[in-house]
Amino acid sequence: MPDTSFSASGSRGLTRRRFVTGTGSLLGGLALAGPATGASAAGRAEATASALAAPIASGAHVPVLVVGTGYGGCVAALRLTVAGVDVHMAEMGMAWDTPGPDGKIFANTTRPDYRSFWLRTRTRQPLSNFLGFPLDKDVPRHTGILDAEDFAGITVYQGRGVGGGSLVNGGMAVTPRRDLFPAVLPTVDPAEMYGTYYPRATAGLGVTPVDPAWWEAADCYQYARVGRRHAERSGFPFVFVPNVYDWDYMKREAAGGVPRSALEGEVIYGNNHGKKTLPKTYLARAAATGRLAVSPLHEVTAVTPAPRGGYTVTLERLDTTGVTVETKTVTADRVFFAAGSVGTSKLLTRLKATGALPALNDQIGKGWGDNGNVMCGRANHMWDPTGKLQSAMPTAGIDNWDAGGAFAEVAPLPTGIETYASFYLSITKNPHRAEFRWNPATRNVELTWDRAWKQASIDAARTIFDRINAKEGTIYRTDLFGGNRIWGDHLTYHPLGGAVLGRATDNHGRLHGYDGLYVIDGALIPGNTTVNPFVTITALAERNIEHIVANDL
Ligand code: FAE
Repeated sequence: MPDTSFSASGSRGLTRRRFVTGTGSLLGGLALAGPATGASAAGRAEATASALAAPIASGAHVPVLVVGTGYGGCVAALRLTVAGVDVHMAEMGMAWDTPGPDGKIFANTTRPDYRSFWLRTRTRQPLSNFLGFPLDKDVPRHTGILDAEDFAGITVYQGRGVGGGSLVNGGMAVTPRRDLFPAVLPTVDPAEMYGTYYPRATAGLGVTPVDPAWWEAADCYQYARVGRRHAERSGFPFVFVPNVYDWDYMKREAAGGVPRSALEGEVIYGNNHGKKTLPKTYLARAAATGRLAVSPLHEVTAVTPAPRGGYTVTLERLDTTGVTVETKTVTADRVFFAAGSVGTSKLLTRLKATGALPALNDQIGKGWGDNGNVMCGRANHMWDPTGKLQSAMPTAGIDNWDAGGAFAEVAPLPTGIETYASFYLSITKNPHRAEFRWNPATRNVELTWDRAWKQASIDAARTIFDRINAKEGTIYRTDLFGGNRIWGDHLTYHPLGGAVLGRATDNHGRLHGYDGLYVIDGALIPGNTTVNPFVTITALAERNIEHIVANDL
């Protein structure tokens, strides 16, 4: 069952208003505004990563460089800075601290604009069509927040910016069932994960359960209640899943007292309010040590042993059209790869193949999976409306893992109109694993995923939805993905693997072949977590960094 525990300890760093000025702290002001009165303060605090004014100088030397600012990177940054180590984080995306012309930092889901996509001139929305109409449109090329990265057989969606995937995700904070954990991370002791690191991660992220009494009556969760009714009538276990959204804020949104975010449909292009993203949790606490510096719009392109020890790291500073305006080299005693499953795997595959890190082993790039993601919609009867107002934060799942290999998230379709549709993102037991490979002809890293492999995920998802359709007398929607297709089988939100724990690294993320190089993100997990992955990525990072701080520093 999902872990709904929450303790106050993880949000201690948010209980005071503070500006960061310590030596080595270039994250000039991670200002925490808003009243702070205990455990739930993490939810109310509105941190803004501002004044990121002093990016790393070429020629600098840092004790630790972290590549990427998602879950793994932020856990590493917090635990290292708390241990007294100065940390510099390089992030290819933007800081997301400046409002656009509409006064908002993030664009609305239904009105994508220049802020929405990473270096595309046309949107690539996960749901490409609605009622027969294509939804994609031209946008100015910009270092936007959501990357829809195309490989031969799959489009991989990823967050870009300080905070990584936490900026764009649905906040569903799900701990895998303990009996399934040995298949998720076979080399990790479940007792230490469930006893120590999952609780530490959920506390640090500010994970809380929705108030069931409020949920039962809230207009914005009618779609989820319809999802529950249909699941239960077909005999499937329906489970609530916790979230990192501030439920008190959402209640006030529903009551009309504050600007709407989840209830305005905000999610995949960022939430202007309410969601406890990493800059408000882990990163805020790391910044509060005075030992953290962040360089946004800095892409790490090379890491190689430095002549006098440590590593030479090459960074390209980008402008907001994606053009490199400066190339910097710095040295770092240690480098943590936290660029996400795809970012870390691509970088390591290239560095091994091109001779920058030739001693990396032959497991680099291998063991990549899509967490079995597949989407579908069902057309409900006219007497079963799902509601005009839909919270963009999902709260529920249908667990058919044991019988059918599928865990289906009851997802919103926040269009602002009644759609009579139920929409689902299923996480399935897909056995296929792909590999990142260097192509010397194109000088690119390619992924060997085959779209036909998604059939295993479709079959698993059908164990739920064929039965529900038969029971309810309903059919699948065919208007959401273009071309009369039922299944969104062209994408994943959950890339995992590529530098797998215990294969490309030792059992704590130390890369084989080099002292002082670590992987600490979703690349460590071999392709599937049985549920949404960020809690597991965070918990594994907590486990590994504790060991590294104790033994390597
Ligand atoms: P990640 O968060 O992706 O961070 C990597 C960071 O590294 C990014 O900020 C990159 O821009 C940056 N980067 C990459 N390459 C470089 C480079 N060369 N130089 C500098 N920076 C670089 O990694 N998961 C859940 O558990 N629940 C959900 O509800 C959920 N919903 C999702 C919805 C969407 C639309 C998407 C896209 C994902 C969702 N996920 C969800 C997945 C989750 O966000 C993802 O597993 C984690 O963010 C992965 O964490 P990592 O630390 O591996």
